[in-house]
Amino acid sequence: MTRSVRIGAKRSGAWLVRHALEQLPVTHTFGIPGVHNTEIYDELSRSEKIQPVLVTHEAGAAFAADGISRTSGGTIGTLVIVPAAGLTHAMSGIGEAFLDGIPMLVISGGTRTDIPFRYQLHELDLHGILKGLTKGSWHPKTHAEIMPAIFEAYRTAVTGVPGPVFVEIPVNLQLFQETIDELPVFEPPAPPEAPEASLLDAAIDLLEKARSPGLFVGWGAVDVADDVARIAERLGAPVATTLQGLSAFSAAHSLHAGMGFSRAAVPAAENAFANCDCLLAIGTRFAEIPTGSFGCRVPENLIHVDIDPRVLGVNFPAKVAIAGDARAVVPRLLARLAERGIERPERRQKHETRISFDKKAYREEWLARKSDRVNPARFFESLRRQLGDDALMVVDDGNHTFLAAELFPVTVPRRFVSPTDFNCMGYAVPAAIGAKLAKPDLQVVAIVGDGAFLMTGLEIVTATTHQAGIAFFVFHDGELSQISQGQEIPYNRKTCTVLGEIRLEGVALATGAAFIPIGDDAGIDGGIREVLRLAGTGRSVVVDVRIDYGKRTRFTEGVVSTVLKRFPLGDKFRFVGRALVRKVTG
Ligand SMILES: Cc1ncc(C[n+]2csc(CCOP(=O)(O)OP(=O)(O)O)c2C)c(N)n1
Ligand SMILES: [Mg+2]
Repeated sequence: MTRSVRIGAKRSGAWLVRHALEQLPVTHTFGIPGVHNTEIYDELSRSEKIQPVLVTHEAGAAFAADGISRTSGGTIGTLVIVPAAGLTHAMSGIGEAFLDGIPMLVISGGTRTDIPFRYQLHELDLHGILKGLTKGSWHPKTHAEIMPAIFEAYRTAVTGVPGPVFVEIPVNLQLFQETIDELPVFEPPAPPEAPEASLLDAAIDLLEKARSPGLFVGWGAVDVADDVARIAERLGAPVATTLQGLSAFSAAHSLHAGMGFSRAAVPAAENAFANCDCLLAIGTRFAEIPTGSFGCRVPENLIHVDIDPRVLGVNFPAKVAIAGDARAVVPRLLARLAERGIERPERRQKHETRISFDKKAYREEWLARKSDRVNPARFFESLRRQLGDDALMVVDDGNHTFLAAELFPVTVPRRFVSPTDFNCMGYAVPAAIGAKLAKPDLQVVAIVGDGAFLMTGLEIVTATTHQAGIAFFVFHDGELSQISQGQEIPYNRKTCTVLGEIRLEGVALATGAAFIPIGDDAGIDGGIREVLRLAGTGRSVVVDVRIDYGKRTRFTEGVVSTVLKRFPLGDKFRFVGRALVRKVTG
């Protein structure tokens, strides 16, 4: 039974939208007004709970909303946009939220339903367009349907695999009043269900018998990081994370191995999992990135825990498949391990020694690289030292993403976010802004490739307007490097991956941000200190980092070789032959 309160008064549809949003965990809306939503904007301007934020582009609105959902752990990122043009711009961010399992509430105005005319401005089948990108869409046709539609959309967004939802509010409903008898009261979704006890026992049986168990954790485990750590400690098992789930296990923990465990992982992870005979995977779909393009060896004894039953055992067969929310499953697994008194201190010690040795060697390998540009390892070391533990790092998509994953230790859950499975460039600048607006006391840094910065860098003006002090470290290498590096070997030429020359100082000037260049290793410590000081005063800073991309990440090396290995023999020869010929002929 839905609860409601009697009002028996006239209300506009826009008032109902605002009243619904005010009952939900919504703090900000992002978007751009147009004739189809100005009435909602006018209502929001009077809200004491919700701040409407103007962005420069609706993709930025969606990325900012995504940044809030990922980092707040409860607040839902929300958009208020116009139909058609606003919606298609926003689709990049909606798609990212959809493939990464991030809740998002997308509200757009809709064309009028009370006039007989077709070919209205922005008239398009919005629901058809969004079908493959959202968990559901609603199109209320009466005033009474508005609030229930928004509540149901919200519950859908946060239940099961989280994701974006869409509600179209016809502009005539927004503008005009109707008598409303009952106002529905929001009721939160039910808590996740407990998993079947027999499956938990089967999982523990496998883990107890294993000689070399390992843990693989994704974003789905981000809210149970402590319990995951206790499980790893009891089992004496190394832990690898996905890219999206990098913050689901502290890199400061002695059993933390790295991102993934294939040949595209850092040596500490590759070695720690070399003899893995039982894998406990929590909150991951074994998607392409963390598996190094499916190049990891997964043991027969796979225990796969995920909130989405459709993903269990799909890429790698699971011996025990547990469909359930990690928040319900992981504490119960830990309790059973404790009940059975399972502890393997010797195994733990062995792994810890090797992991620590491998991590040190990898770090030294990076530090040994000399150039007149900024060494990525030195940069991330200095940044880690100067940031608070609780600082948030937002990354974009590119070579810089994998450098961060390999060289920047993340220690607090939800303090590293990345556009992962939709893998959309342009994410970091707006996502960092969304996160910072929702949590003004949070120290926020973004690591952005120069190519990605060109896509959404002007959104910094929104940070300036709201005095959000964010450090935007632009890794300036002049190329779309993640792709140009991949072109180098097989093609020996970089078609369409060399960027035009950009003066980042101009972007800083245009958006009201401060500007600091870091040109070489000598400039790292002092440069970062000044950047963080300025950002602490509420001023955003564009940092021109003259980065050295001369050394490839383990990720890139590993993925290139895995993908090539999978080629049919004839094509493999063709590719290698072409590369050799081009090396000689240029
Ligand atoms: C919207 C979008 N377009 C294209 C790509 C393909 N892509 C993936 S990484 C990358 C290079 C990114 O270049 P940059 O932002 O300069 O980062 P870098 O790799 O140089 O660190 C490209 C083009 C993408 N992921 N997203
Ligand atoms: Mg680049």
